[in-house]
Amino acid sequence: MSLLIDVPRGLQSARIYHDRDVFDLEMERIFARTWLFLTHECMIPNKGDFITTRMGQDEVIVVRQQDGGIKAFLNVCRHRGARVCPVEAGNARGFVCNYHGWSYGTDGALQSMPFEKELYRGRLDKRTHGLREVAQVTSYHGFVYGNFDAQAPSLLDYLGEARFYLDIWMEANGGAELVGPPARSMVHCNWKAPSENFVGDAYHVGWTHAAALKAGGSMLAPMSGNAMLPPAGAGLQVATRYGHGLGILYDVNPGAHDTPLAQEILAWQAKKRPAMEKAYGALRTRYYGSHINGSVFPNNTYLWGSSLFKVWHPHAPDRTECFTWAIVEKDMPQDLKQRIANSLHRTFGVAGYWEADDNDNMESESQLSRGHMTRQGFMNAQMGIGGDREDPELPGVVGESAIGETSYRGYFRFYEETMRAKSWAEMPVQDSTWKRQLIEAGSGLDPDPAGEAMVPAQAAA
Ligand code: UNU
Ligand code: FES
Ligand code: FE
Repeated sequence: MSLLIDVPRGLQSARIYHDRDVFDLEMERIFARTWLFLTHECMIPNKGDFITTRMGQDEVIVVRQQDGGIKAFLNVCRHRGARVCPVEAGNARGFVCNYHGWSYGTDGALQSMPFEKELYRGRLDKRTHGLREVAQVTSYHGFVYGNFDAQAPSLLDYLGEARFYLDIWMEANGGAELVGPPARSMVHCNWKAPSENFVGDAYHVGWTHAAALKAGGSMLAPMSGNAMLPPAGAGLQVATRYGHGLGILYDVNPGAHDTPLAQEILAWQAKKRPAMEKAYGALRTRYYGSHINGSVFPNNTYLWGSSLFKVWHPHAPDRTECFTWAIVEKDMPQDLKQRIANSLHRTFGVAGYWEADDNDNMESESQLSRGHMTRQGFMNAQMGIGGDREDPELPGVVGESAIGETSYRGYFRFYEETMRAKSWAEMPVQDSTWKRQLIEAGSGLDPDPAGEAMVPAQAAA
């Protein structure tokens, strides 16, 4: 793995986008043991409410329990392995498998099988044939994440320093929720292509989205066609432990929403600011009114400011299913939430005019990586190398300018770490060395502009 990701140089092998063995290792080392976004509590408020989704290549049912808690189970019957719940959401007293009719409670317990007495004669232990349960399910301010690995650090520890930033809209503004059910679409790309894009790519906005910026007339419009570089001090980038990262563009929330909705959102924010400023200070109140793009590693992406919240579910090395919700503030009036959701789906929904801009980039970088020559090459995430630092006020590693690849480097540093480690025990929660490693990236290296010449061509997992 260390041959696929060159952490100090900020290079990544093209193999990570297409090779099957890399993908299979990702399913084991990333998707079976990091925290994966499942749903928001507002989607399943009542006992028996459930949704179905994915964790890596596994399908899961997430269901509100009789005691108010939330559990998640593999959506797979313990008899012959057929899908237990075929719908995306609903309310149920239990789940009956479509194949032979084994039935399970919302707590996952196997309740009964057709002709149980006559055909099994008491010989099948029902207590050991419940739906297989996801080891950890935790809600963070209503955002529900699951983890297959009982040894993984808690969700709180996993989010770690990223919470300082996430809490701006998960907590300080009164909390956020999602408008669903999610739109679903299949993209012919590797799951990392979009997830790394959102973790820290403000570079493409003025170029890839040039037409969308102009057409929508949004607050980001001055970036259209790279007509201007956001000036010094217009934003910054942040990388935090476990691969999370974000970019901030100051004072341009509501980013992709066009007027008059943008005006309405601005008026809403103005009302909230005084109380926030008192409780959370000027800095985070400014971030509340800023555009923040980010990803929670590995595959949960958001654009706070453009109201976007997505998950990128891996199906295959070059096939990724995208779930899209609108993220809104809990205490907004219902009709404002709905108009924000409509605008979100027009911009970043399945056929949104911003979303369509991105798709060919995601697909081409993934598909081209299967080329015999291409796969021996390396991709570059060196922008801003040497300019990263720690900041007394800001958790994580900070990159100075609005546009850079600091959080790409943090994302792939952890990607390399988790792909290499055999267990969570090898990835200490308290580890300060990663910051130094990122900050010192590139120093003392021969500045070979081709980069890849210094990396073995026969890299293997
Ligand atoms: O598309 C994005 N990732 C993005 C959009 C990032 C920053 C601002 C707007
Ligand atoms: Fe970035 Fe080509 S300019 S991928
Ligand atoms: Fe984009």
